Amino acid sequence: MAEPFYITTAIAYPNGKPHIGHAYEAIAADVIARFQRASGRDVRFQTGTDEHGLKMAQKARELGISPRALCDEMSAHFQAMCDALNISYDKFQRTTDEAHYRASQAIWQAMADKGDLYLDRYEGWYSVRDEAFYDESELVVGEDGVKLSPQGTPVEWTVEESWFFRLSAYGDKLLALYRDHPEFIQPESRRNEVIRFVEGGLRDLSISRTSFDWGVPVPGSPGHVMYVWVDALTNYLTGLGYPEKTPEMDKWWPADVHLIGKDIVRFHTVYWPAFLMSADLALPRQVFGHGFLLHRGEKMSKSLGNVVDPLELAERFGVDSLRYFLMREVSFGNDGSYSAEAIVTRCNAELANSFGNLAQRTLSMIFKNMGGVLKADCVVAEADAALRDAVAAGIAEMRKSFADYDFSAGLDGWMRAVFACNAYVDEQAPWTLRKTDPARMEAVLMTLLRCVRDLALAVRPVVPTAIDKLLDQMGIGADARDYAALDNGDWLAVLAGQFTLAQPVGVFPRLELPVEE
Ligand code: ME8
Repeated sequence: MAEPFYITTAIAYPNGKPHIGHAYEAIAADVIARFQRASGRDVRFQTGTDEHGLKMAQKARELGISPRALCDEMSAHFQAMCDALNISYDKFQRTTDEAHYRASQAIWQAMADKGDLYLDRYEGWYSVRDEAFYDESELVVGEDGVKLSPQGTPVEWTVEESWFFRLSAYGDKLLALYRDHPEFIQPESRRNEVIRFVEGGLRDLSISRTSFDWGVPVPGSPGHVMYVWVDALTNYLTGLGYPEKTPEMDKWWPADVHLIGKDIVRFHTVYWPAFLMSADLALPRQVFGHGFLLHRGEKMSKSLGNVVDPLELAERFGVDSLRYFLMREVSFGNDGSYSAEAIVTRCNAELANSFGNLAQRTLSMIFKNMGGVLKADCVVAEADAALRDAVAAGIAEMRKSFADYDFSAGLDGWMRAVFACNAYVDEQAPWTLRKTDPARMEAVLMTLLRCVRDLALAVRPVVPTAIDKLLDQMGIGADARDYAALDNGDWLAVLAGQFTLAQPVGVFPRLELPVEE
């Protein structure tokens, strides 16, 4: 039986429409999910929206609508974004679902039963934008002398009765977790930050609020709603049916990876494992904190007017182009920059001119010069074997890098294999062999066909729609598109007897920049 693989994204605050950072995370998680499926894992992929908390309540008040109405409207935009970007999620979890209230109250109760919760008074700094409490020592002073969170957001002094979680009791256990499972926090730079933070000593965490009511009610404590992060993190369990002992809980928990952005690593690698330890639940195997996407090197902000609607980009350049660009251009884990010019340049050079052109030339030559009939028994020359080795090596490198979430390096290996094919076409010049040595021309074209197929299968998790169109034209069935098929040497022999290529249609169009840019 295939080994399960459970992947989640962060659940976004739907206090506005999704931005490109949300699209980036969803696309990266989708590429991982598709890559793992192609590699033979049984994948479950969850995403969703984080709908409670002061930030949502304040936004709704500002708009003069109920928090529920704001959530319904905006959450639908997030789900629509996932659908438009071809995100293959299995479950879209909203935290305002009834089932999520039950899950959050159950984990709360489990922590209370452990003796880890107590009632006290909270006095301290809170950032609504980050939905986070900060210690005085963590604050920075902004331009006009105002105190800001380390993320640069405004903080306010808060005093209220609150339930506390004994986080201070978990410091040593957390440090042991990071030590015994170095893979738990990735990339390495984030791991070091978290270790330093925990070594500095943990304070107990305020986990309920009394000054507003837009949240999950604390069981048995009227007037208290849960701190939004307690319920938000629990979404990863809700989607599996927790607190019921469901077959889904059994099969998928603990998660293989929580994919999140670098700004929320602390919540996922300090608070979340401590909550889970307290509730006697297994810990996720890995938390990966990706970098931020910047627009032309600048942080996105409404005041700079550079918040880009990912769906506009997808409409303008195509979903596959956007997906390829983001995975190729940004070294995963680091921050990266994007612009319309960069998308056009990258996709035209690599998808349209290099791989697209290789595929189109290969299929057209087979169509024109061999009547579209495939041959399985050509004599293989040294150059053909060498090319196939180069392609296999590039794909192996890509798969290894993808397994480590190093997408840009993986696609670099893939591109090198594409370049090797293009160099081979130029060297072998099959168009001149047509008259001089037709058997040799056929061998060259069949070598190229094999390489195009392998390269297409390899990159399919990144650009699934275009690759499926290409594979359709090549007669490769839907059940022969996983990585297991890469090792199947018989496919050409089977197709040679029963499939004829038609005139091919390009699947990676050249992109144009609109004139005003
Ligand atoms: O943090 N580039 O929600 P959120 C890349 N609700 N990623 C970015 C980004 C950018 N410019 N801006 C944001 C929350 N992100 C919580 C999560 S999980 C239990 C609760 C990422 O809408 C961000 O790092 O602010 C996070 O992983 C995700 O988008 C949602 O951010």
